[in-house]
Amino acid sequence: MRFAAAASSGLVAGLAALCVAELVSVAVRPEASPVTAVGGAFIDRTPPWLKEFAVRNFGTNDKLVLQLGILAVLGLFALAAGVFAARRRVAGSAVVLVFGAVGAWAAVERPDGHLPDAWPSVVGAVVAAGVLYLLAGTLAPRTAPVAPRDGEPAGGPGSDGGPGSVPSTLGPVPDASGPASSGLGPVPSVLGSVPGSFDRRNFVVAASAAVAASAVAGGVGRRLNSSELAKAAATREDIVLPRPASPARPVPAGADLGVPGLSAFTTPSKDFYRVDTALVVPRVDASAWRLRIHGKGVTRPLTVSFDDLLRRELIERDITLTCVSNEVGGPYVGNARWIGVRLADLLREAGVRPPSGGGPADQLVARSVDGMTIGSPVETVMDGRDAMLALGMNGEPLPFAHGFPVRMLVPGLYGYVSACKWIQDLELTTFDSYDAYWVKRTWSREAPIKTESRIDTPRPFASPKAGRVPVAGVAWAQHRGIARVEVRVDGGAWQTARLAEETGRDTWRQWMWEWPATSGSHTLEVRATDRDGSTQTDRRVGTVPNGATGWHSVVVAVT
Ligand SMILES: Nc1nc2c(c(=O)[nH]1)N[C@H]1C(S)=C(S)[C@@H](COP(=O)(O)O)O[C@H]1N2
Ligand SMILES: [Mo]
Repeated sequence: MRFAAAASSGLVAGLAALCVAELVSVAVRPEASPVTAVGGAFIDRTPPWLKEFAVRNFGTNDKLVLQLGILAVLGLFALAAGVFAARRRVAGSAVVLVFGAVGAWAAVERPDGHLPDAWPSVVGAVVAAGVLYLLAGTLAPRTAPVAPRDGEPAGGPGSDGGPGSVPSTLGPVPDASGPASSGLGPVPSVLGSVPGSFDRRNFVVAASAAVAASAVAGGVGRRLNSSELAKAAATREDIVLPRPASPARPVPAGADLGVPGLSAFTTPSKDFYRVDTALVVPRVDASAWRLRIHGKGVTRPLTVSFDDLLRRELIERDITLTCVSNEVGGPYVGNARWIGVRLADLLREAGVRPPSGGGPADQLVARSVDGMTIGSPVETVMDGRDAMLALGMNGEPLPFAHGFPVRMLVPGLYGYVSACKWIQDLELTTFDSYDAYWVKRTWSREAPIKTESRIDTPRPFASPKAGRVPVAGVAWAQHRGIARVEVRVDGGAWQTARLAEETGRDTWRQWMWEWPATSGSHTLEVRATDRDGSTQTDRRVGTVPNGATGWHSVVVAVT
């Protein structure tokens, strides 16, 4: 009984820590709350194999799994701390401070961390240590008001509950649930100290009070944090995107083949894949947002505001974005209609010349408000393609999850070397002198998107009826364009698929082939050829270090 109470006192203290930290994070920022900070530190240190494992098994839920994992570990340690504190009140309570230190360290050392980010963990831990100390006090073995005999103290041996105390089952313990124990007053016991017994009511009262106070602190913290978020949402809603000076050509009807189960040509923003290291989506106030352009070869450093960008000539383009972590047949690819400012124009205004024009910088490093760094080749950014600072996605300001207020996009390059979300700084430098975030983690410095194709329908292990079965999917080779897609069944001859109308070389292209399916189990395979004439290789390689290759195949059982 006392053991269970001791363990739960740890949980109560842990809850107090998290709730108080949530409240304090209002004064700092939501990202500084301990679970988020520890999660972020964990993400920064995740080895590539583990990241791939998480992405493969949990997909976009990987962050939820991580946070639940942290809470579970925290819970176990809290239980242990509670049991320890019941034996060693001071030392046990002090252990909690160690957790605070871990949280504080994690918050401060994140790429975008500052000293104040330590506060939520520190205050939370101090409060939790206090709560644990008080609760451990109520767990002290109860002493009966027996008249001390000849200088013997009322609290007899074992009253510290320490290693020498007698296990409760051995002694004649008055039934703690009996009427005698329900009062706070003296217990009519004939025994002196009762090892293993404690005032249950005192404990329950104190623990309940701590839980209630924590819930209030946590609830208020949550509420205030989310009203901050609501404020950011309001600034986003106020934005009216001007008509682009250079609009995209309407998506031709022929770009969408309309096959059931086939990915739409334009991916709705709510369905667009999301890949980033942010446990809390940054909510940037667009009116306070600034972007600085500086570094090697910048003769006129620039600082631009969101309104500055809105007043510039805007371009609108359909661009397909792909993640380097996308496995063959995977979901981390999407196509959207983006509105933005030509990045090359801004760079030229800042005096930047590409390496081919004699410029000293070959790497453009983008930095986000959450400390992400993404390096792109200056040559590529300035070679005439529609590299942009995007402000709009599918006719609206960028969604928060996709980089509001401004992100970078470079058609033809994987996201981790081109598509910095929540961007706030652009630095001209060299590949020799600086490695960006993922490059430090074994990914390639440069990573053009590989020619790929995917079968969307039929789904794996589908059981279509024999007869004409539409086989359809998407193929992409951004900035080169798709020239041909072929399908084959059971390793037979390649069949040329029908391609959807081309909208540009920076987008994916739908394809479809009518399969005269016969009953039985069959394997469908697809391969694409880009406009440079390269055919997608069948060589299976994993995503690290610069993108997966191989043919996507789907097994179906025709009935
Ligand atoms: N700030 C920031 N920007 C980022 C990332 C990130 O982790 N943080 N991830 C990049 C990666 S790996 C990809 S694939 C794209 C994904 O963009 P999306 O989430 O809008 O699809 O964003 C890129 N930009
Ligand atoms: Mo990515």
